[in-house]
Amino acid sequence: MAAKEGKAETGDKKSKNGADGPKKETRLGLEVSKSTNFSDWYSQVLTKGEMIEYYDVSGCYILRPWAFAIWEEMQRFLDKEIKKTGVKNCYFPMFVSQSALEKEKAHIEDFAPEVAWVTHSGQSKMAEPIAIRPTSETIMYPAYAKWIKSHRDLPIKLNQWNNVVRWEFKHPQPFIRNREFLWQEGHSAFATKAEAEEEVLKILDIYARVYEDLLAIPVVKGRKTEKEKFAGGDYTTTVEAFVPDSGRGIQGATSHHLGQNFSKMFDITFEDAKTLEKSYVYQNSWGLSTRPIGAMVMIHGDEKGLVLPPRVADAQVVIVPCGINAKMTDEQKKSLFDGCSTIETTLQESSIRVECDLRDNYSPGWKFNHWELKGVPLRIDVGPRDLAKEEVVAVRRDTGEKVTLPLSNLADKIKGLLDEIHASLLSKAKEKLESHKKLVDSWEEFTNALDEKNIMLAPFCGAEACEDIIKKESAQEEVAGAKGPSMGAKSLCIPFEQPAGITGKMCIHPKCGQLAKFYTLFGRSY
Ligand code: 86X
Repeated sequence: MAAKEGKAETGDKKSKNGADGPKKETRLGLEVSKSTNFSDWYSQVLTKGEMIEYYDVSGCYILRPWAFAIWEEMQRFLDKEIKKTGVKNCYFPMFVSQSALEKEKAHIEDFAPEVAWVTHSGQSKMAEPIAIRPTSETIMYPAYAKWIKSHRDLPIKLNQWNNVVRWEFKHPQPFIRNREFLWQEGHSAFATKAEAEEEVLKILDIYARVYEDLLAIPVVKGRKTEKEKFAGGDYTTTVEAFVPDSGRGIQGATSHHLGQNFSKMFDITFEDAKTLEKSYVYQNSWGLSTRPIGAMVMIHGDEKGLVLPPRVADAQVVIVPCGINAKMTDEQKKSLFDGCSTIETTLQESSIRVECDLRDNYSPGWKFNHWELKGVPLRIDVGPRDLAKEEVVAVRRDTGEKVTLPLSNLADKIKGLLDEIHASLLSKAKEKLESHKKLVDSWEEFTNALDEKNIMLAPFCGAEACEDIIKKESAQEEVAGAKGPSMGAKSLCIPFEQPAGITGKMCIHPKCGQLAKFYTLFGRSY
């Protein structure tokens, strides 16, 4: 079966099966199982589903139209929502001078190995090497210092949709860990801390809605611990998702309150309205990348391939003409195809994104597999007998369920079905998240739960040094269990929604000896 794979993948339409007959069935499906070989499954689902193509620079991937369309839907939503909060879009250069980059010295040091530098033009060495942006604080804030003079210049709320480069050395994975990736980065400056803090949460809410309302992925909102926060800021808020098949948490997006740290570094000041004194602005920064696309694939995909949540799918519906046989006349075939096209137009007029697969060199069975692999949420099968009865059969990608729908008010019915699919994907993912989120009170429970691919809500003192130990020792536990070296648990976040009963509890790590301050979500993570 796998031997024919190469041919099928190229979509070779000039088959030798004859001019009239449909192309002979070829195997284009997945060769590995999600449950037994998750990482190969992920890679196959992305390439065979035509989301990405691998590239000869490690950590960089080609985003094919099927994936880029998902990003565009996310952009469309996010761009609209952030503009509602008064944010404006802009564009800053992708290059940073060494001197500007080093203004951020303190925490740049942690990141320094990841910065990519341009050192040559052609064969000649440049006088000053220039860095490619890993993020734009050092590029934008010198301009903020120029633009902000008085309280009347505030707030400034800017966003850019751009690419950034971080030359990471950890194992790269498409969407999850890229050396170049697309994102938006928002940077705002306010006169008061209160205004800034309000924005931090407003943006985090929008990020949560990208996950839940578009991608059908439930998230846990919370604050990062001291160890995991952005070192340049006062605190970091985050949305965290869970990938059941790997048992790992995944940071979804972050919204930071920077306090006055950067305004002091870059001298971003204004004259206070009342006191007429020079004050440092309060800043936020926040970002969401293409990473959630990877989470979406991992969470919803199944043994047959991608399962796209309807609100981001490039094609929400695919129409496949069925029941064509050798005895059919050209007129009969034409009327079937016309029937399909009419349905396509009807759905398009109701703003449903629809693909009509009238290719006659592929059989219906081949098309079913193809669109299943690509994860189209709904398939509409249209045969001559269906048309005669003025109905069609709709097949759900997520459940395989078939429903017969009358042609009258088809668009409304389809919209209802697409909403049902969204709700059902979200509720299944929620069930998985909730059943794998274990409330633990002892170190033994903690490590046992970790080994069973769960994430743990544990009482925690909050100290960075203690978190280092938790990570180290939870990794060692598994070596002892003879499973080979394995990743330790990191903190994912301190959930805003806290379980009751923290008062008087001790920190989860037995040697810590401190009182716990809050429940913290721990787990292996991407
Ligand atoms: C931290 C902070 C922040 C704006 C966001 O998380 C959202 C959007 N920026 C980014 N960060 C760095 O500052 C950083 C700096 C360098 Cl030099 C680097 F190579 C990698 C980095 N990664 C993250």
